[in-house]
Amino acid sequence: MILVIGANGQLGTVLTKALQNKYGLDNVLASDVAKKEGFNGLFEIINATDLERIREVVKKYNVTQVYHLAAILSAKGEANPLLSWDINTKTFLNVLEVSRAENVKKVFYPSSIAVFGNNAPKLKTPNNTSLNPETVYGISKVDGENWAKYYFDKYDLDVRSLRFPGVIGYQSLPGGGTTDYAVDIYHKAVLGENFDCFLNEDTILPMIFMDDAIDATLKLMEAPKKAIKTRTSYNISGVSFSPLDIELEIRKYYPEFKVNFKPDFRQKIAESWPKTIDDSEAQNDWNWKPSFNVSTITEIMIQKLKEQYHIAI
Ligand code: AKB
Repeated sequence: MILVIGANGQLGTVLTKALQNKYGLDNVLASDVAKKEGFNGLFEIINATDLERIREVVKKYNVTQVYHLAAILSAKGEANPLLSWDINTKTFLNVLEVSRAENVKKVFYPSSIAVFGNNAPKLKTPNNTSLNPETVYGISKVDGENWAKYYFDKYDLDVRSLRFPGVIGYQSLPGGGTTDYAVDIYHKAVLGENFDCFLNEDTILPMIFMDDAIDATLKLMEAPKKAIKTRTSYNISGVSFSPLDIELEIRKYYPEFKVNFKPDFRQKIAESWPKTIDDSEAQNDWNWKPSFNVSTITEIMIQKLKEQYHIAI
């Protein structure tokens, strides 16, 4: 059985469906702190700060793989650093410890470009460079990466991890990240509204389309164990662009669309992150390659959101 913790989130919603499609409805168990209305499939309520609850579910369903997606993201985390630290680090350690003790075979852990700070090169940021993050979320992800490697080195627990850029998808909404604008902007455009952007127009950040993010996750998890040479976390690159780049793409469909740039505290976080990512280790070790660029992302986002909002094509 495959267990997804944090199945209600932006990535969890889509990844759970992808895993159900791939492995069958009866082989994927979704979990979160509450069940979403209309969810189709196996579900258990898990608060991942409770180690014994994780253990109970892992034993009950004979879980062999865990995808641990629960976390408080970069921007939201700054409002309550201690709580964010507690949730982000404790839940992952609980997962690692239960997995070790209960013989779980594989664990997936999403890290983030938030592990990088102002000391890292901003362009083509390499996998191995200084990690001095500016946010509590970033600090917790560096910590998580190191624990992942520790459990692999010490207990041979097969933990695999990706450093996600901002994820852009139409299926679910992000919550509390610095890259959230890149999803919200499409919703506003399709609804015929202007958009207030909390970043400056020229702030370039690494992003990835949801389909690429899911593809990368499944590829990494399916790769032979010996191919996984990075046991902290792999950089993966999708596409890099600024809010202005998306605005111009959206104007091809909505010439009247306008963005007002009103940078807030998230600007500083964004400026501490890379602009572009070097993902050659992922390319070499398990053949990672993204498929979507800013034009194809924009085309699909607009088309799918129009369908969701029942707006005539
Ligand atoms: C965030 O903005 O906090 C996340 C991330 C890049 O990890 N989307």
